[in-house]
Formats: sequence, structure tokens, C-alpha cells
Amino acid sequence: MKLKYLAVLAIFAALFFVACGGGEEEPAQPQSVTIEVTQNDNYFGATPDNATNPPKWNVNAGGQVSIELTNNGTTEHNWAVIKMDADMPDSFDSEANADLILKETGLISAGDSFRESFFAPSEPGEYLVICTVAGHYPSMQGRLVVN
Ligand SMILES: [Cu+2]
Repeated sequence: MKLKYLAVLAIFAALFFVACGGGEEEPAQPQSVTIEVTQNDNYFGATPDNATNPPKWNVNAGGQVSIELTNNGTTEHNWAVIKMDADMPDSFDSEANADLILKETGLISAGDSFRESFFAPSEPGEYLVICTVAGHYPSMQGRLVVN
């Protein structure tokens, strides 16, 4: 009887040890970041030279991203992350090329602000970000830099 009691006690001790991870540290979670995006007619950020000098937003692979977006333009704009290795057309067609989009805020009306949280891609690299409104790409683009 005493032996049975000890066996049960040992099992509980083992389970407790496993549940607590045996003292090992949990893997560090990717740090969450906030990125600020401004939209203008028709470019992202401060200067209209997106095609040669695209604004870059740095995030952590698999980490949470809070996007704070403001449309300072007079027309609606999108913020759409394109899949890595996508075969980009010269001009983007929001219907025909919809499958190239990895993540988007959707169209933001002139003068509106938008906030949302999402998880960054787990694969590091520089992701092309565009506005999907007809004619706005390639002049309106940036990069989501996943570290
Ligand atoms: Cu646009």
C-alpha cells in the first residue's frame, strides 16, 4: 500500500515537472512593433519618389505589427503587402492580380485614419508593398522589411 502511494506521488511529481517545462526557458517571442504609414496622392510617406526610394517599415518575423495609417490624400488608397517572389505586372489590376496580395488594409478613404494589428510573415525578407488603386503602382510603393 505504501509503495503504491509512493508511485502515485512520483507520477504527480513527474507531471508537475513536465508542466513547468523542467526549468527550461521558453523561446523568446518576437517583439511587437508599431509602424506608421502615411498615404498621399499618389505615394507613401514624405516624398513622391517611392519608385526609387521606397519607404521601409521594419517588423519582426512572426511578430505582432500594429499599423497606424493616415490617408492625407484626396482620394482612396490601399496598403497591400505582395507575396514574396510574386511575378509583378507592370501595372497592377486589383481584380486580376488579387492573388498576389499577402495582406492588405483595404481601401482607406481620403482623410481617414486606420489602425489594425496583424502578424508579420514568418519568412524574413523585403516584401513589396503597393497601393492597388489603378495607376497608383509603381509610383506608390514601399517595403515591409521582415527581420
Ligand atoms: Cu493609392
